[in-house]
Amino acid sequence: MTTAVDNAIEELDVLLVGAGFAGVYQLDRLRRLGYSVKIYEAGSDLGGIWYWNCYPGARVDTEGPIYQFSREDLWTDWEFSERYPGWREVRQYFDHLEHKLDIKKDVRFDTRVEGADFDSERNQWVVRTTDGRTARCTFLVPCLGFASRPHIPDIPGLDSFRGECHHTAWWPQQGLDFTGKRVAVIGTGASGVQVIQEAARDAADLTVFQRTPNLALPMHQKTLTPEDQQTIKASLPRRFEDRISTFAGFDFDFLPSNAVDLSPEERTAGYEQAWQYGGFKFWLGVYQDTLFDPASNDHAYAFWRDKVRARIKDTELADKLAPMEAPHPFGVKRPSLEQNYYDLYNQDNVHLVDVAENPIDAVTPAGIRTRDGVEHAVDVIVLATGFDSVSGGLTQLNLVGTDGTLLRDKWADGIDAHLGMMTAGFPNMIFLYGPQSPSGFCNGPTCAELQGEMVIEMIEHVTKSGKARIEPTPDADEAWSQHVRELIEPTLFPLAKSWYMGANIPGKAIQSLNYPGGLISYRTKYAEAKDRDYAGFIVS
Ligand code: N01
Repeated sequence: MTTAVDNAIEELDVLLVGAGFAGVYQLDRLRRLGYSVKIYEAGSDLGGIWYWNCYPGARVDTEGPIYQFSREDLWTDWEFSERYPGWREVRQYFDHLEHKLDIKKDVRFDTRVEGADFDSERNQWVVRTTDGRTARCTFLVPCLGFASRPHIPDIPGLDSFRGECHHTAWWPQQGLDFTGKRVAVIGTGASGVQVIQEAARDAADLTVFQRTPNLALPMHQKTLTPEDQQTIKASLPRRFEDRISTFAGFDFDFLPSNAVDLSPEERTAGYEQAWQYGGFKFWLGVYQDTLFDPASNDHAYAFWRDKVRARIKDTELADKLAPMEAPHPFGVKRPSLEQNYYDLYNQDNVHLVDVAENPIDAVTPAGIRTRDGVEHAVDVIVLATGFDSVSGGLTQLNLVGTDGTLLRDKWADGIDAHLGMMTAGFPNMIFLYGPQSPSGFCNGPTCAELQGEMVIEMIEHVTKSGKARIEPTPDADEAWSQHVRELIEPTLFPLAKSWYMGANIPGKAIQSLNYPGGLISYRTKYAEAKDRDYAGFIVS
């Protein structure tokens, strides 16, 4: 149904940007509903974040069984081999989706969207790509994920380095072997922890540049046996159902009790149980006051700290990696899942530089020079320095609204986005997994389905009512931001400089970039707006 206009302009009902979980879900659903729809994808294959982040060790931090779509015809003949699948296997899952859904025929790969303007006469977005393509679409649906704009810190001399230097999210597709090399890793977030575990094993020498310790949790990785697979298959319908009724789209939730109300023995027993289960249970499956009450949070931190310190032989190193005083409240920066992260610092080939105390002054042709004058000579620098998260993917596109304002200028002092899906002045641009939606607080495939259905309902609402455009009012945008502020204020999240709050990017406005009320509340808010004929939106 796609029509070529003027031999060069592709005219579509819906243009999706990005071929990860959200884009694939939208394409399949919208195509079945009869829309002309395509995905433009900057990478050369499906996978979204799993295409770009192919660094050694990249791995899912959600249990595999619920890191997939819940449609029975898609899960019956699919299984991940490990409890927490690695990036290669997630790519195989996308091959499985391709096999089942025939997605690629409607994807333009190696096609990067550089900007779009709204044509108010024809109620269409006019979308430009870096290779000179133009498309016109009624709806523009960015499916960019929350981590599509890597953050490269402004370190003097970075370009002068003579070895190999890569950000984890722009990792060479052909791979990079650390064996026998001197490797530096800057950053100890989830990407850093994962790449450090690989480099510690393979590199001749590894130097980790840590600014803030990662309060990482045990993954308890496991290769799944045929018996495990059988049990998983039998439990899948229930687990998919459970995702809908939890805070973060997982199949577990906070305990209904408060840590501060329990005896030390009871409290510790609860922590121990979550710790032994592994993964995010110790974060999103412990006491409900953990992320609100400083006293409760102190208990969680003390438990974590004592577990971790017991694994580190050198006390000075333990003070850096798991300090006696919490560097920030536990769990308000996203914890990573680790396998041998703290043990590897006991190896002779691994060194830690605390850049909070001894900052990086410059990158030199031969390595990294710190404030104390030491030059750390290395062959490879890994920038595990994170992302301009949640909003950065959208603001890096040159999206121009109806009054000629660029989206990035509109949001320069802070984001307002009604229901975390649209913003005033940008009609028919509905974003998934974006700012002020559950996004970074929600399991990706869960959100691709649940929020994905909301997007589809909105498109259907406009189309079936014979209208041409939908956009929120500025008041609705502001009211949603106010709601998000009221939800985040009583929590401990504002106390850390995290990407959740936009605080990892110099100059970025500090605010909760994600919807902090949980998936249940988010879905209720959407349903309320929908029931009131899409309250807060103008459909014209
Ligand atoms: O990024 P991050 P990430 N000098 O922002 C440091 C998801 N993810 O790519 O903490 C020195 O967490 C920075 O230090 P500080 C996951 O949701 C998932 O690791 O700001 N250091 C920090 O240590 C995750 O939360 C998986 O003080 C500098 C690090 O770089 C999100 O993506 C795997 C610096 C950045 O950590 C982001 O994770 C990977 C500087 N100038 C990622 N600038 C899964 O497991 C920054 N840092 C699915």
